[in-house]
Amino acid sequence: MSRFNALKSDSHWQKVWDERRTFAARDDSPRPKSFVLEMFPYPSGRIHMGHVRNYTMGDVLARFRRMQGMEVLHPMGWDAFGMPAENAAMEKKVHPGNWTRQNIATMKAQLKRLGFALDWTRELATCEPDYYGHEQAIFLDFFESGLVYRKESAVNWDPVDMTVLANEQVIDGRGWRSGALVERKKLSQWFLKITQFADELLEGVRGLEHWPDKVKLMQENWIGKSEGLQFRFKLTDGGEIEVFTTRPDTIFGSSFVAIAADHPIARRLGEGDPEIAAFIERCKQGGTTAAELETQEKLGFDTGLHATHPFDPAWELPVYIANFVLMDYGTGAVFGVPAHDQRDFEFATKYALPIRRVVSEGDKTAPEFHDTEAYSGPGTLVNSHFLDGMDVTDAKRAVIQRAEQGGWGTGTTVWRLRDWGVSRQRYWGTPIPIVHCESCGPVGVPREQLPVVLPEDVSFDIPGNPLDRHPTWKHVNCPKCNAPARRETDTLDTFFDSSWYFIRFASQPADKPFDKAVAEQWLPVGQYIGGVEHAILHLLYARFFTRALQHIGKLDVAEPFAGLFTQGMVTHETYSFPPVSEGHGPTWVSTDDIERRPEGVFERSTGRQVTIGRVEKMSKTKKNTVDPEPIVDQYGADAVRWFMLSDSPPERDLEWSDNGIEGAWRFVQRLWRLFDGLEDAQGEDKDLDRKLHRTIAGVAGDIEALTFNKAVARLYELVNAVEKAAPSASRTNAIRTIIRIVAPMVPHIAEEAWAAMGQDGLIADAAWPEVDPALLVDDEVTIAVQVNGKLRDTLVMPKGAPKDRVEAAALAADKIVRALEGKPPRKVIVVPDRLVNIVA
Ligand code: ANZ
Ligand code: ZN
Repeated sequence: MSRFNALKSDSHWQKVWDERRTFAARDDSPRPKSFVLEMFPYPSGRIHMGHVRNYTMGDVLARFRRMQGMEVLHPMGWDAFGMPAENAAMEKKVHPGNWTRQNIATMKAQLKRLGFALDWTRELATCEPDYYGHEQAIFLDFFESGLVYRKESAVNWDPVDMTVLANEQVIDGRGWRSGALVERKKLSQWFLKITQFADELLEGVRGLEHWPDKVKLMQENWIGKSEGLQFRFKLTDGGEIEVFTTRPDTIFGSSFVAIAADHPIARRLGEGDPEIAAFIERCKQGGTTAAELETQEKLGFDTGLHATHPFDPAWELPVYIANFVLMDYGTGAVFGVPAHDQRDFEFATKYALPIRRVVSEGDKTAPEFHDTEAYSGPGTLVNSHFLDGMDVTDAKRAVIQRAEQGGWGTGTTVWRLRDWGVSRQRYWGTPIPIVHCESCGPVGVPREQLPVVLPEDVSFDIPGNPLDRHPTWKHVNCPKCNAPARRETDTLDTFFDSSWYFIRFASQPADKPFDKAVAEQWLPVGQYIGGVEHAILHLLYARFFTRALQHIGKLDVAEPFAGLFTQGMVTHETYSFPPVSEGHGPTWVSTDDIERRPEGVFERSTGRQVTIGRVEKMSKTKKNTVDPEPIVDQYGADAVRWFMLSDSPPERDLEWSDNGIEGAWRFVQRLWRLFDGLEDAQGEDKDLDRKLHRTIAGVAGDIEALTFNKAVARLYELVNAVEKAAPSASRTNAIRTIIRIVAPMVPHIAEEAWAAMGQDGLIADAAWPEVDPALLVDDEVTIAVQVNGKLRDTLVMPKGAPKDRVEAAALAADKIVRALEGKPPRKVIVVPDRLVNIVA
């Protein structure tokens, strides 16, 4: 008997698929179309196990759909712009382009070794002009349609390096290279009007039936529609402050008014008062991320101004400038209710402002508030005059009604969603195709001059944007008036690149971003698979892009991804030495340097014993990664793929283990023994026929539902049964059919067996086995066995079994023998196919 030589088989079939372009999708195919897509990788260097898991899942579905007779588009490309390439350029003195292209070559070769059914003819990399040039054309389309505009906006500014920092370059409020305290600085930047689509994006996501609920909820929360009240406080000095609230019901619990540091009133006060000016400056410190704003210490400055309570002219509230109020949300001013808002609570505690309860919590109704955090839940209004006794919803309505009647406020809808700032002051990104002219303003680069190509001769020796200090690149003439002008040196957020790559996969003409009719044949993507880390921004931007393209008439698709699946992570044990001293973390030991001995686990290079830590997501910091490549070398692609599918439900984490991969390898060898031992035999084995057809149907359903681990379990069972069965025509047929059932998961061994069987063509082009519905019908029944009316056991019997056989089986069952304690039964009643009742 021969052993399955995975390495030889892998490379042979991979070469065949490549040469025959087996997986190239045909736009003009008469078959029904199916678009299966996994999130394209960032070319960071090497493929990791997370990629392997993600792409294996998509691959099984893609291969299965082919077998079902569909024309499948299953493409791959590279999300190739971004910061890491620039960091590599600064650290290793390699050009970002060389670094990126080298990584792509490495990772592509690695992906090929896993035998994925990918259409490499449509490969794209976002860093190449033949991709980003078309992206620039789309930017101009949006620009001309008014979906793009310029606005001053805050960036992280490193005052020592004199450069803008990306959020991830701000660490604990300081620049990553200079260590200087980061400031918020205003720069004129490009924005996309995603807020114009807020309603559509919200309605749209609710209608996506094949998306996980948790992702839909994350999208909804990010869009964040809230109903509220906008109203004016009168100031005692004659002025006014307009505030926005989603909790008008809490108006009688307010104890201060707070405005943003860049609110016009704050700015005006700052002009005449150096102390206020200094405070405003101080508020500008710290990063711009939402998380930082949330956790920052709450700071306030009492302006000395007073606001009058709308329901009580004698009630005055102090007006503060506060760092937790944002200028670009609502009106940039709020009234603070410490008992029912956590930020207000922290603020009031710090500045000794009153805290009054106005919404009851359980039986707590007194105005005194002694809890350690604010209560924002439901309840009945208390200590609130005309609102007392109402629930929160009714009270909101009542206050909005009074405000509207009194003419001092209006009910409004606000969105948490902000317009999308796409400007990045970086080199390795798509150049924004705009020229700034003194007299004409921003002018789009004429289309015949696209792509605006990144200059190659740039240096990364000093901080800042290399495009900005390039000696010639930005000096151009105005496309309109021909006067000397300046090229835009900002590049696009890389999320812009990934917002339309799936459309370019579907159609890639040379002269335009995509062909509308061709793209519409493939879109929407039937199944999109990726990490939950992209559940908000990437998906939202891609959804917005699709709607924006629809809005300007370029593509008639509303939602880009009909089905979405977010897979779990690949995890592994961690190994470490205990911390050297207090205050230090443990020293992590690399998985590659681990040796298991009966007496424990040791670091191979030093022989020191290590501590086995928790199972965690594979990461470079914890050094618990396992490089897929040597694993593929050792076990072959099929075993790796099988393991990736087998152990856990796909949405859960999968723990990588040596035992697991070895088990997968043994199963592949078992399959080979079956395939290799194929013989002509006679006779029928009805049970095996039934088991086979149930498995065909079951596995099809599992792949459809992406519950691959269940499919694997079914196949284990079937293979066990076949191994045990005596030779028969049924058994031979089962083995031949198994080749096709496992083909989407372990395609190399399946091709090998298919060829050995003398079949024409590739199994990649074969049809999924047909199910005989007659063999799916259950003809076993479960019969309950009672002793004196009490359920004691169940029997599985063939349907319609004669009464005496059922009775004999019942009386022979262990549990029944025990229940009867050796005494003969007085009477046995058998209800066919259902019940045996024994009277003792
Ligand atoms: C009074 C109040 C009482 C509030 C209460 C909340 C709880 P969402 O739901 O996220 O839309 N707010 C309004 N504008 C703000 C700004 N520019 N910067 C910081 N905070 C702002 O949040 C709306 C609530 O956030 C508003 O409702 C307001 O505080 C605050 F028990 O008003 B509320
Ligand atoms: Zn001009």
